[in-house]
Amino acid sequence: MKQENSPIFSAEEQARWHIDEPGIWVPNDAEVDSIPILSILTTLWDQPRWLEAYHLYDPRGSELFEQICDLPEYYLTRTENLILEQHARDIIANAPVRCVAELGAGYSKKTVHLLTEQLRQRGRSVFAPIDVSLAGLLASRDAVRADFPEITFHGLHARYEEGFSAIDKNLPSLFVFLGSTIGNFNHTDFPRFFRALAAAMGPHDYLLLGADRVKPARLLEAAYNDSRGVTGEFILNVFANINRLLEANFDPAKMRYHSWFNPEWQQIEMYAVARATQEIRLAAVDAAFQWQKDEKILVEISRKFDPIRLQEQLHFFGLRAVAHYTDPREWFSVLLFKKED
Ligand code: AVJ
Repeated sequence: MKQENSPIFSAEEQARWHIDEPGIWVPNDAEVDSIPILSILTTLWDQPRWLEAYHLYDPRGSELFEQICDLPEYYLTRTENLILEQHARDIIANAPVRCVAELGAGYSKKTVHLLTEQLRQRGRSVFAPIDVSLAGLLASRDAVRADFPEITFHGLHARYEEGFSAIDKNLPSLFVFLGSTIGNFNHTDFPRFFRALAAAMGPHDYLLLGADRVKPARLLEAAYNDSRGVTGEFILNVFANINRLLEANFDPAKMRYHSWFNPEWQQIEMYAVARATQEIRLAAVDAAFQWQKDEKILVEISRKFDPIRLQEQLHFFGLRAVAHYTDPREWFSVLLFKKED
């Protein structure tokens, strides 16, 4: 275990983390494999049966999601990138920080826009992405080191909450949470997440949040039911991951993809539907259930937001709206907040 000090941790947190790969920090007591298995079992036995979205991102799922981002119907990634490209200078000017801490390890165009401006306006800085995927962190590290040698890379290989809670409250930081990933959080996860994040933020910290907006159902439904069927493949691929993790027998030929925009909940719901009644066996844990014909498993939700209401709501968590950036069609919003002292 290599002991090194990092300027991003508070003194008491520093002792809890060690360097694994160069530039990548891991909690000493990192919990590993039992968590995804318990997550799958508890939610599959719930009513309706459902799954937590992070199971979608095995290597094949991550590849399919990249393809989704390029689909003509999937406007989210392109729109957000455009907003960030246009406003990165203003965003960084509004958030005087030394550290950019990104939830999710993307090294995409969006991160580049922010880091370029951060370097231009402030010089030497820290980039600290937090992700459970080591592959993503390694790719991000190599790209940042090659393109931004003046930016120190400290990757945190951990779940979001574990990562952001460890960052020194006295280090002025911009927490970046893009792509409308908050749309995956259900009504329990959502307040829990913002309560924890606001509690972890110091008096000089900011949050940059990307949120997809409510819009006509036909536009939303097309984005999640593309003509090439990539989204369906992405959603049903979760069962290949579950088969591997739990030695289960989900059969892609015996299910179909179904999605719709639920107007009351303002969310896209993405389901796997059983084409026939079948017995699902999970050999690794010696469990089984009957999946009835036409019964749906809710694999993912993607909530859509009204940015003004979102700003009002986050104010109750102690986050004050500083700026609101959007595109000409007003399809997507990038919101900047400051932690209130
Ligand atoms: C990564 C959660 C933002 O909800 O738009 C895309 C995932 N699922 N198509 C989204 C997703 C199906 C995506 N997020």
